[in-house]
Amino acid sequence: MRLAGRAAAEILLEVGPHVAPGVTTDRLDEIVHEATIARGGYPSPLNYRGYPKSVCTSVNEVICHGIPDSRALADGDIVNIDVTIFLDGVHGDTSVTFPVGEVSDHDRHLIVETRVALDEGIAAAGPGRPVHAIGRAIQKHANRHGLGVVREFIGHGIGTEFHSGLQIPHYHDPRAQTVLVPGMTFTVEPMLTLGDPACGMWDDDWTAVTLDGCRTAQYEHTLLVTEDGIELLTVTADGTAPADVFAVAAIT
Ligand code: EYF
Ligand code: CO
Repeated sequence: MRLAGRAAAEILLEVGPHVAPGVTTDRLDEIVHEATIARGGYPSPLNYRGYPKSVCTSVNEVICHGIPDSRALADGDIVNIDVTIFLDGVHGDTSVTFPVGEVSDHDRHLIVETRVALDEGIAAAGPGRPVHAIGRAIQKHANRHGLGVVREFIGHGIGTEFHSGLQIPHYHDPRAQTVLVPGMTFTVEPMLTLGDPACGMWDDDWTAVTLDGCRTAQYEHTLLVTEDGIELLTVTADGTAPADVFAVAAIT
């Protein structure tokens, strides 16, 4: 799981510098596909429940599962790139939201605070902690910063399966009573919105969007519960997270 997580982080680091106005999401898909194969892995999304591409690229009002296509990114867009690799029998899953060129202060606020919300959720996790503490921390941060939390898509157990049984809501759901124990591996991947977090679906039955068209951002890590805390698996060999490398400066 450490090696799969590291590979996912490295692939995200490889594709990130290609995000720019004029670049198509199909090109980003090609880069992720090649980087995954070059590491001896398989892109987990490809053909997963019929999904047609190797990565999810979710632009602006697309919440998640955006399918790469021939549309070029434009100055002022925001795009989440969600990479999952299947390597030596296990999956590593991570994502970052990138500004494309110059983005508005509102979008920058959304991206910065979604990253912090992920960190707050992770800080609430640990051995002996209930799953609902994660969503409660994320929801609290979002509320404080005037952002919505998408409820339809949640974090998940991950290992030999891309999605195993464990469910990690990103909002406070007191029914999420599972207590975390060492050895568990799961993702936290909050999707926050500038407006109403209510969700709709494009006719392709894949692309999840905000119903009101407001913009949305997401960050994701794969995590391991250890005896004394949480280990981030989707980091490089020296512990660097892609979100740190592509950090978006807060508004001053
Ligand atoms: C309506 C899929 C999409 N599901 C989850 C299939 O966990 C993920 N990213 O962090 C994740 C990525 C993908 C994914 C890529 C394709 N799918 C299944 C069911 C419904 C759906 O969208
Ligand atoms: Co995931």
